[in-house]
Amino acid sequence: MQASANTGSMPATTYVSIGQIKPLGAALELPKSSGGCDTLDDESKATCGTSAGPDDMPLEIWDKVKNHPCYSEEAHHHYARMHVAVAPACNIQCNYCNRKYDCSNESRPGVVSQKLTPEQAVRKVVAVASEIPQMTVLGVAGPGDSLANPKKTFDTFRMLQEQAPDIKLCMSTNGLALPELVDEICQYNIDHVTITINMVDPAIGEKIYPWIFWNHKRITGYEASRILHEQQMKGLEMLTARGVLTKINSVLIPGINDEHLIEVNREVKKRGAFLHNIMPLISEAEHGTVFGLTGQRGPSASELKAVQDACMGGANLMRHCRQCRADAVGLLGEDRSEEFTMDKLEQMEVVYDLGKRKTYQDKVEVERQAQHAAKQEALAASSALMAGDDLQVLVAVATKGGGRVNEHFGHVTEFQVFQVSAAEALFVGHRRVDQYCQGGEGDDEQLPSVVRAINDCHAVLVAKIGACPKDDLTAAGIEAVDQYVGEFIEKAALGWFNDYRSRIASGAVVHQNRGDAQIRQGAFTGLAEAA
Ligand code: CLF
Ligand code: SF4
Repeated sequence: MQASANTGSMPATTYVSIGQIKPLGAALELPKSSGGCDTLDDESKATCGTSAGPDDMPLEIWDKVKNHPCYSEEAHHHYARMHVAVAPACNIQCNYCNRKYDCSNESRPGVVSQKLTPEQAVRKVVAVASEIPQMTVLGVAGPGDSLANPKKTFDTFRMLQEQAPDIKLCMSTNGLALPELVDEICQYNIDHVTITINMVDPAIGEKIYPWIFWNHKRITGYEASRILHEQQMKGLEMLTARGVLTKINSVLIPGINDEHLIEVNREVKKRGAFLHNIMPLISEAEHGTVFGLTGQRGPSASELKAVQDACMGGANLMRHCRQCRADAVGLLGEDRSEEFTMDKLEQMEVVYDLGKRKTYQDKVEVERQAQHAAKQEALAASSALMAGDDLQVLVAVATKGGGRVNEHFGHVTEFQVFQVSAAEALFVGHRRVDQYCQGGEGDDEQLPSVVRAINDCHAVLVAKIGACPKDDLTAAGIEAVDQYVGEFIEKAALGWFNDYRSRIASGAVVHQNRGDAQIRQGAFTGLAEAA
């Protein structure tokens, strides 16, 4: 493996500061999409893939995304996914990956605890689906590349389809082997494919990929990235032509591909990508990756958001990715994989009851629609109240699922962040934190790291919070709000925003801009291949 991240022979990418990044829609004439979501051409619906409803897309597409937690932002509050780690080998090397590292307290591409055979994997999926009826999607996302292990990947899908036909099939790949396997993907009814595309220019690719394994040979340098790029574009076009919903994941690597991701967004939209998920680089030195060892940093929260915002108007954006492990189980943002180790599975009595799963999911759907209706109602009220008001702030939310404000501040390991204005309450990301409350007591040493994680937010909505952390948050300029307990998140966020707006109007508070926030790099149970 060579450290080509910062030493490539091709011209270096100029680092562009956030302020210099121009919105894509304003700067470019965008071509009409050739597939996927019907709303791709409407800038106002640029996040359609993540938050749109049945009125925004053809019924057959809505059917594919409505309960897929990655393809629908709304669905991710209610439905779960799981990954099975059946694909250990990889055919390329990324400078942000080290698959040898295995720690169940870690969360980043390639990390996994137990590798499974297809038979073990299917047993595990059926067991999880019996215990977690809202688990609707099985993904193969590593710990290597799903298509560098085609037999194991497709055997798993084939067997699962026979035993649990209601589970949606999903996979992620770096795309190198994709064109040759598209027909097989279609044969197994895999409706959702993610391709990790970090560049559309091999000169930039050279700084990310030291080598690929191609036609029985290791190829390095510019040529390696050229081949990878061509295969990725060809594979994407083939999937689009066959009606497979394709999501593109890109890792934002400051100074290497930050500005370039706007170009990536444009190119993948042109080829019919349904969603574009721009994720932060995770690169701590202790991970042992090339980027970790060369000191390549990840982006801050506002650097990530600036690139995502600059892509609005292009391919639809996904912002709720949790960079899951290759063996993750549960809602995005939680990891229940420890409950389903092979030892435990052997003791479990598994009854796969399709009817029971359906009944449960019908209840989940009622709750999800109630959340959607509450949001629309709150938006209509706030738009009428504050027409023409362009104030926009970020709000952090403590939730344990169901789309509601229902978690105590001290128990949070991940805040959800919403961008709120009179006209929207939009999920824009999450922030991992160490739990403030340890053993029943608040740990004051944790508080500064929590503040750093949500430092760009004006308020944090919680189910409950103690007087001490509340005072400390207030001193840091963040309002801790516990009056919306149990309320749907968007309704609560808009409720607080309307109140905040009226306090500004009355002179009770003076609005001030917030600073940047830190994206937590390590120690999280939950992650995978850049799925
Ligand atoms: Fe897994 Fe990926 Fe399918 Fe989702 S994850 S294979 S599309 S079922 Fe989802 Fe996890 Fe982000 Fe992937 S949150 S890393 S985007
Ligand atoms: Fe392979 Fe995925 Fe790791 Fe890249 S991140 S080297 S594609 S396993």
